[in-house]
Amino acid sequence: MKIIEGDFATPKGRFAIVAGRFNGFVVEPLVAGARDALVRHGVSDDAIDVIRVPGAWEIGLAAHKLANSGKYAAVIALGAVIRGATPHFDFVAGECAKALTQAALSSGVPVSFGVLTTDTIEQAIERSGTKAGNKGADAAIAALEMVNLYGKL
Ligand code: INI
Repeated sequence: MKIIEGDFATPKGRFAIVAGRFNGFVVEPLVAGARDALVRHGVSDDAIDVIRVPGAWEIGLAAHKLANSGKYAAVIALGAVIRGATPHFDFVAGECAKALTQAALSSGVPVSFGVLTTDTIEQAIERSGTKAGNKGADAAIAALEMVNLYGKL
């Protein structure tokens, strides 16, 4: 039996972090967590581009363009969609997720999903560097692993 999996070696190439400004108080710690995770795995801070967009809707659109640009080894999508009183949440979160899948599939470039989708502000805060960890850092680590895995497939 042969197991093929990615490791966390420092890959060549640039990383794009695409981040929504909406709910910025939650998203900024995700960006910091993602940058910190990449740098502590040997990625130069100069090899990281942070692309800011209005909200989660635009995260998917920008990620599609970035992934297909040929400039990046991976794209890390970071945002926070927090449920409100209307169905808006479902449209924004759903279409963001669909666009990120399409970005990854159309480009062959790994796209990681660090977009929080929560029922409450508290749940979002918990996932942005407090008691449930930092999902930005997790998304960055997943991107690293996938870049190294794709190199073997
Ligand atoms: N964008 C988010 O990133 N999070 C949200 O919770 C959110 N809500 O709830 O509305 C949100 N909306 C903005 C949306 O992503 C677009 O920026 C906007 O509709 C303009 O296209």
